Amino acid sequence: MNNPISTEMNQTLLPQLPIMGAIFDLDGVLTDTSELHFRAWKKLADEEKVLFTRKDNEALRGISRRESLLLILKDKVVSETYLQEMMARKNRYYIDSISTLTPKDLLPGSQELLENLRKEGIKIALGSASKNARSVIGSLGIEHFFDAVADGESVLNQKPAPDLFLYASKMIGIPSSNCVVFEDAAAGIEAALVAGMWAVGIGPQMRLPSAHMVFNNLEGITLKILSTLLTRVSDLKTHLSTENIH
Ligand code: B16
Ligand code: MG
Repeated sequence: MNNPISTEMNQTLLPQLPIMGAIFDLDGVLTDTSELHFRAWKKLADEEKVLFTRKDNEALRGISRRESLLLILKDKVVSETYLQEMMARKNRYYIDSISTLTPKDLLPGSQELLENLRKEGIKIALGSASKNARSVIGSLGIEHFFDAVADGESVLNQKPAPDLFLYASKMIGIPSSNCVVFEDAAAGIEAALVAGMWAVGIGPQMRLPSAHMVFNNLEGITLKILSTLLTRVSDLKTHLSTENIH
């Protein structure tokens, strides 16, 4: 028998059905700008004579620009002014590269899922840590799908804090417990769970062990499929917590 107090806490945080709102992360879910972020950071790191590899880049997934730079610099100490200059320089390199994005750079299934959710009357928000998110969705030709955009400018505390997703759910007027988040980063899954939302991982299961469910990409996902699968997760969780109480 487990501690009923922790069971009660989990119950409170269990999201609800039906799904009424969908919040999409951008990089790694709708498009793959992580390669472009990597090239821009790599150029900066080379200029600064700091070692930075593709493996190091994995840790920057979903993390804000500032946090990313601090991770890249490791224990190298620099002034706030120089930090700001480096962030601006990296962003110039990144902006140059996103100017080439077109609708062809959407990841598989993105357009179809956005269309399906719209047709089903689901409110849709973007929930991206990127301050460039609006330009990216503009270049991808998908801005008309979104009822709200929550980006790197919207809140102070970035993922894994729940603030960005809570802000997005407020903007679309849907209770957080009826929202589903699509995320490729562990930090984003944590943020969705703390916000009390359904957390759907996009990418390898190993990277996203705490998500409610994980898909390789958005291909083939519809509201109907999602609702069926999340109902099973919900039933299973309710069953397990009831067993713990008795
Ligand atoms: P920016 P997401 C994140 O996008 C990226 O995954 C992350 O690598 C980047 O540092 C962050 O945006 C901030 O981007 O420098 O453009 O403001 O996954 O939250 O859509
Ligand atoms: Mg992402």
